[in-house]
Amino acid sequence: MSDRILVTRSSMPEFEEYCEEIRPLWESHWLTNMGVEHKKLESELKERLGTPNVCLFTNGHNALECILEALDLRGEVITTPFSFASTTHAISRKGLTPVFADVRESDCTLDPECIERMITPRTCAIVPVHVYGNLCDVDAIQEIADRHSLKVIYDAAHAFGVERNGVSAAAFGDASMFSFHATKVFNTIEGGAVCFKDPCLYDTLNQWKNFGITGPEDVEYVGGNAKMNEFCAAMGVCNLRHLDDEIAKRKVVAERYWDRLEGLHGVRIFRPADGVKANYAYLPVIIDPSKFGATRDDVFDALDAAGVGARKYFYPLINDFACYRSVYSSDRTPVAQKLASQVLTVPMFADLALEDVNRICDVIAQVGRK
Ligand code: T4K
Repeated sequence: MSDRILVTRSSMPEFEEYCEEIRPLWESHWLTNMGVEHKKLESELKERLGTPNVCLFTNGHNALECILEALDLRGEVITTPFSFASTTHAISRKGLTPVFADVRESDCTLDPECIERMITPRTCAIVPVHVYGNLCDVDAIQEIADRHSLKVIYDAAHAFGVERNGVSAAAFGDASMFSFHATKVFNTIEGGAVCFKDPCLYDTLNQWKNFGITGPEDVEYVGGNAKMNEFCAAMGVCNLRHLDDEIAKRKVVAERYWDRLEGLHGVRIFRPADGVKANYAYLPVIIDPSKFGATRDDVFDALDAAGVGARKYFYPLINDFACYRSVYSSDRTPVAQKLASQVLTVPMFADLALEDVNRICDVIAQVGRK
């Protein structure tokens, strides 16, 4: 391979399309603080996600922090260690105590039975992650939350565009956070959003993301600054026009990977569950060394040598991070521990050539044969 292939590559509109979208910003000199592009993107996202309540943010992480703040939570929050640092950091940075529950081997999402075991009188919420775009068992989680009067805030950073039986991922729980980072299926360069059930939260979220300002001369909260600027919103408006095409192209890439990898002994991939419209955000591969004859790290190294930048999303587990391990241990989440040692996310993006997918799969197969 001539050029190195990285785990993903940002999708972008045509340059002229973006220029056309931002031209009025030059004329108006209005660049941020909830301008026209911000309003336009918010309303188009409501339509696209079929949800009445959407609030935009600078990034997914700030969106998650703001919704935790706006819900005025106190105490323990049950979450998954099998995620990006952001999920647990948001909980901790808001003064809440993360409590790790184990995940399901089948799709890496939180195991409802493990959630139930971790509930104490101090538990106030559950923050599950639709990791890789794999939808959590939303019905079981909601049933547990209702029984124990807990809030459910989904980290749906990976799940934009995912639907179950025609219902968007944005519809589950009390709220869902989406990331619109450059590496996501839908990007605004940097950006994120919260979709939520209670319409009263809209004003509160807008206030939290704007220094806690509640009126011309009133500041009621110690808020931060998490407003999406007009250039990012304009990128979102453009990219949203091409979302269906983006997902369709990713599906072709995913299907080629599945065709090539599914037959390999000791290699497991995730197929979308019944009734789920997937977004093909990531292509995680689980390598069982006892059957495959080589480890995940062997495959990582071989791909690296062949010019392919796969990534170990999500290794190490969050409960093994230096900033958490004095309090937590991944030994208490053994399924997540095993998955983290076996997972490799291989390149996945809309314009990835099928010929490159074939070559990546050839490298993987060769490692197993050695
Ligand atoms: N919750 C979950 C479950 C998440 O996965 C994330 C973010 C969040 C919350 C927080 O959402 P944000 O606050 O980020 O909106 C990347 C992303 O920065 C991060 O957004 C993402 N998850 C995480 C899984 O991946 P890195 O450090 O691995 O990114 P980096 O810079 O190594 O980029 C990965 C590849 O993407 C590069 O090899 C090439 C490609 N790339 C990257 C950039 C920056 C592009 O093609 N264009 C680009 O502009 O974290």
